[in-house]
Amino acid sequence: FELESSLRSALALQQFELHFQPIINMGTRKLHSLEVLLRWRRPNTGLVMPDKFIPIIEDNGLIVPIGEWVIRRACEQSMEWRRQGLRPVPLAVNLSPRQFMHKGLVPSIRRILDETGIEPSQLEFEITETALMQHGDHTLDILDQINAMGIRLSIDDFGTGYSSLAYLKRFPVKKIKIDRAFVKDLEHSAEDRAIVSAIVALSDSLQLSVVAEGVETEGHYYLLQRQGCQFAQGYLFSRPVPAEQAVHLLEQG
Ligand code: G
Ligand code: G
Ligand code: G
Ligand code: MN
Ligand code: NA
Repeated sequence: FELESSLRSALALQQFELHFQPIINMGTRKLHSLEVLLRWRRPNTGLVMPDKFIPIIEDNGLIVPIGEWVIRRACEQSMEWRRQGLRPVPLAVNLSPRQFMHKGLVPSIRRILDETGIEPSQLEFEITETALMQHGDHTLDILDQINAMGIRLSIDDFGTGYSSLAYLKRFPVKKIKIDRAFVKDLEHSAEDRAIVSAIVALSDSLQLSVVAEGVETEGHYYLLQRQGCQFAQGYLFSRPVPAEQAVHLLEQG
């Protein structure tokens, strides 16, 4: 394929960039952290979104070096912002299943922490339920190692995958991100309200933080807050933005 061969050289040609989307504390309406989202600036095409290329690079293994670049670049960016005197907020990086299972992951994270000097508490990883459920005990081992480094872990797209509550309890996970599928129709769907309410209750009883994704309206915000959801992410606050614009989010607090 043409797309695949372009992707093979994209890293060396420095065509990838990171965008950032705020996660807001629902109590204070202030910035809590930023999710890191990869974009591919493809010549003659423009900005390519991850759903167009992540599945390809997951398939062909390029996710491993590209994913490592994302982690490194996010850590470097965090340190640059810190040197500029901006308020430090954690950056949450997505890990896809193949990346998560690669045996080089933990050593590469260690190296990146060492080389960039980032505080582990300033880095988080988001992993989907599906990725977590695929590999049994090995999964727990990797999660424990990442957790032992002081990096927080969250479960992304919660509620859409195959999940086991027993595992949820065993995993050293600190945060659940409610998939935006359950938020979208919150104002009109009693069923979705019940699901969200159950996820919030589950999170509370397991002492996990809970983030709602896809918060687009004040109605969403109101209902989520009433249900005790702590954090929110979505177009109501900001779309994912390039680093230059993320600086303004950090300046505003
Ligand atoms: O950026 P956007 O909102 O379009 O993201 C679409 C999907 O791509 C999300 O599921 C997100 O988790 C995934 N994604 C975005 N950036 C990265 C990345 O750096 N690494 C991995 N593995 N997935 C990413
Ligand atoms: O990692 P995850 O699958 O959660 O990736 C986040 C994705 O959700 C990105 O593609 C991001 O652009 C998208 N997104 C973030 N906020 C909103 C929102 O409010 N509405 C919708 N429809 N998508 C959103
Ligand atoms: O839309 P405006 O330019 O005012 O947004 C400025 C900042 O406030 C952006 O960082 C945006 O993410 C954030 N923001 C957007 N909507 C709201 C809101 O309803 N309340 C608060 N507190 N911040 C918001
Ligand atoms: Mn995510
Ligand atoms: Na998600």
